[in-house]
Amino acid sequence: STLMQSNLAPIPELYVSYDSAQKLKVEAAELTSLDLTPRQICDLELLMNGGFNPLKGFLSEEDYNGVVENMRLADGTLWPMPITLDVSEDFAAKIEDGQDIALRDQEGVILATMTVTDKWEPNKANEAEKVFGADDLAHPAVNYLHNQAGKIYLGGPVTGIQQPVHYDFRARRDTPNELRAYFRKLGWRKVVAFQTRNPLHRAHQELTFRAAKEAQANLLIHPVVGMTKPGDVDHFTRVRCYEAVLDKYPSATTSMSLLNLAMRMAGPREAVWHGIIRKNHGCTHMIVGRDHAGPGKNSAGEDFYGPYDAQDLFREHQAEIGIEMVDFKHMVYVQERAQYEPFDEIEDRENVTILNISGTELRRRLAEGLEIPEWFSFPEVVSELRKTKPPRSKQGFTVFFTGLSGSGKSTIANALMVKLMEMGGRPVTLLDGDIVRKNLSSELGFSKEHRDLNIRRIGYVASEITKNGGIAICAPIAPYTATRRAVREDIEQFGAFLEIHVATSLEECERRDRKGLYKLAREGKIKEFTGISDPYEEPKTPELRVETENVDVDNCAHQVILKLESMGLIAG
Ligand code: PPS
Repeated sequence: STLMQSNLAPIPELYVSYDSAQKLKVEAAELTSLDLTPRQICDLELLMNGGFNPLKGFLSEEDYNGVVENMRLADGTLWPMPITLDVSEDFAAKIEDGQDIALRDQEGVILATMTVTDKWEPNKANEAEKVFGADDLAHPAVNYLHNQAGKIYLGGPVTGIQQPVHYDFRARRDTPNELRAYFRKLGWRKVVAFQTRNPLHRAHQELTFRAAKEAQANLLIHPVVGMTKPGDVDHFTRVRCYEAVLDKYPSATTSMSLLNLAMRMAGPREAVWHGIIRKNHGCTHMIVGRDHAGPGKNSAGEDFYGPYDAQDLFREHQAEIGIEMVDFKHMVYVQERAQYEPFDEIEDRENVTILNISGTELRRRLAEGLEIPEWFSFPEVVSELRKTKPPRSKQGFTVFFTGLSGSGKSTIANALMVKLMEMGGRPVTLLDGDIVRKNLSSELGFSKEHRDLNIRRIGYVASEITKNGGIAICAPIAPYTATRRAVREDIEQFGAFLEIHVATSLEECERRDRKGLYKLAREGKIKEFTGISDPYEEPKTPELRVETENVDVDNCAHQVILKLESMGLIAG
């Protein structure tokens, strides 16, 4: 291994001096301004503070083409990831070549100005193929590219006015130059970076410590807190976990700093990008694991990249990046010796018990409140994870009844609410069709547009209730499949969603005609009446379908209770 030592001189930033910034800020208020997306703010922060050195702004068209096609800027410098400023066609139409624009955060604070030198419509399918390996929406960055990013890219140099503001973990965030100064101060000549987007368990602690020992270096835990893979443990929880693990290293060997990077999950190219970023932060080594920055399965159920593609591409470029790869050891727990060992180095594999808990198994144990052994993780980490992910029987959830007017939704929903309140433990809110139309949607009628708006509002309130550990019971007609699916997606980020079809037939609803509305609808006195003069799309695969003809209300509500028990949502 080459003996890399860091040159810890400051690297260039894009900020102007404090005095100039005050002046520029006033002038910039007059410019056409762009409100950046969360991902663009992450990119801008690393552009300005030198994390993306040598970039001086968002990529020009020529640089973009070079990066996409062969991982190089127009001047030949290695750069694997398109850092582009995507905007809408409408916004792009307002901008002329050479124009300065102001870049603002989501509250409207001006962070930077940019001189627009390039404006073009990228070939997104080609970008997806070349950068992410496939034009497949199962890849989170490809999905972002096609479904969230604007159609037009703007390129040009950036002038930094101020850093994006963070209110959380301020003391744990460092710019590249702050970390360089810190390493200088401590006399750290060699530093191994560990990139991560997951909580650390004992195996990670062992492998990072081992990597640092092998490289005779200090260790920097360098977790990403900008944007990671959708569905990851939130960074607030992760940072509390990292803080607990930090205490487990010998003091003075290891430090931690948070990196406000927006990951792309681009596997091999992402690994190279991570290397350049760590080099900029003053590190000399970086740990690259199996399937580094992997995006999960593609739409055919296969991996996007080979498990060691990232290591191969990194190794090919490490001299040029100026950082040395430390490959990840697959650490396993050997029960007989009560310690972690690299799997490759165990010679008596046949005679010892090797223990491991996969990510999927860990999530299952958390969801069901089962034991997580001390050999696997630290009690402090497990307790943080349990607070964020309580067992399903303590999480919030939503029961969403759908069915025709007069099908019995409200009656069953009321019975269910009372039964759940009798059991206790979680607060229950009933969002009945009529209650909602009175309190949340009083201005809405029954057009498709208004019904959708009504259902999305119900979904929003139910998702907030679910997020905060309560039970939301909804009982609107909700006639459209796509809208019900959208509500399901809103809620499933936070807890379970049960769709219950109250399958009373139109004939029966009309025969009962509890409110006399069907009669009026038949006479044409009520327009757009569901089932008569407006559609109702029956759910194809609801969690439960209840028949109400010849079944009493109590029994219908009881069926829902049994379903909740079988899903582990209420303790049996
Ligand atoms: S929707 O489609 O989900 O937004 O409808 P919802 O909010 O559940 O409101 C349905 C209740 O409004 C009364 N009502 C009508 N229903 C359907 N179509 C038309 N045109 C209509 N006009 C008024 C009706 O009483 C519904 O109550 P329920 O409890 O479903 O019988």
